[in-house]
Amino acid sequence: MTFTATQIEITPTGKALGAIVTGLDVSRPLAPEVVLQLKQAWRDHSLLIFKNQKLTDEQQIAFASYFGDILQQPAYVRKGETEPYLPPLVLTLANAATEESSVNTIPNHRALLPHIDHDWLPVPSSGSLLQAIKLPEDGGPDTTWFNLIQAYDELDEATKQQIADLQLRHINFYGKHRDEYATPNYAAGRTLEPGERVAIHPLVRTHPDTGKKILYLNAAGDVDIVDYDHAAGEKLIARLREHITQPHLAYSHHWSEGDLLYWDNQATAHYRPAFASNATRILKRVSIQGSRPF
Ligand SMILES: O=C(O)CCC(=O)C(=O)O
Ligand SMILES: [Fe+2]
Repeated sequence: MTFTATQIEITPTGKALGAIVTGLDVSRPLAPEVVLQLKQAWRDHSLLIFKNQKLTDEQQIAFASYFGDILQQPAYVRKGETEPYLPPLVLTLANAATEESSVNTIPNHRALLPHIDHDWLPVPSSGSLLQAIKLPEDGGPDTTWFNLIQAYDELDEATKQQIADLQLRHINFYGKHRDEYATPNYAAGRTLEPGERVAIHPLVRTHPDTGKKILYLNAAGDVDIVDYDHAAGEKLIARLREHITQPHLAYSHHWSEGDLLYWDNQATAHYRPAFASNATRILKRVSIQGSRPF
């Protein structure tokens, strides 16, 4: 069967972003009007929450492909190794061994500070789709998304003018720094360390679908403003990071197994606190190739 647009219910979370989608099994082929309705809802809410899904890797890729090409993350050399590692299209995020090769598992029970997936690539992802496969009994830690469109809107006019033309250097904190998950730093023009990746993007980017302005900033990795006084840049970025992580800009998701979340990496940052390393939590992620920020 295919689903019609009228069978689907899309209910906003009532928070700064996000909507819950029910009445849909995304493992099946979707009717054209349903795909269009989902795309519109994603543009409107920046985060869609699909309940009660159970997708194989192939089905997760097939559903994600309605929204664009699947992003292939570039190969990198992992800490303590010499061979470059090419991440799979479906990333397993787990803090425990899975049946699959643990080589393809990103071990993570440490905090993931508010970050934007792939902001360190010249052409970042447009979105990510994350499915909860196995969770601790209590659902485990919540994941929180921040609305970076609203964050931009709520800046005062002087700050909007001050940052209008600034370019930000984003340094990747994965790979080499896997274990460190350091507090967010100001890079102050530092040179890259081996294994690090970097991309320069406008600090204020424009949503490619809606034209809305976005404060395209994480509160996780090293960044700095290009051609800008280091002390002033550090102060400005610290202030903006406080701004984007305010509770009223957030939606916190309490996970259930079978949840599939599809968020906009162009317009949101997300955060997951540390949790007990002996609590089994396994999720799978696919990301969509985006376009050059402008
Ligand atoms: O573990 C989580 O809830 C979030 C992981 C994450 O940052 C991601 O999948 O992009
Ligand atoms: Fe992420």
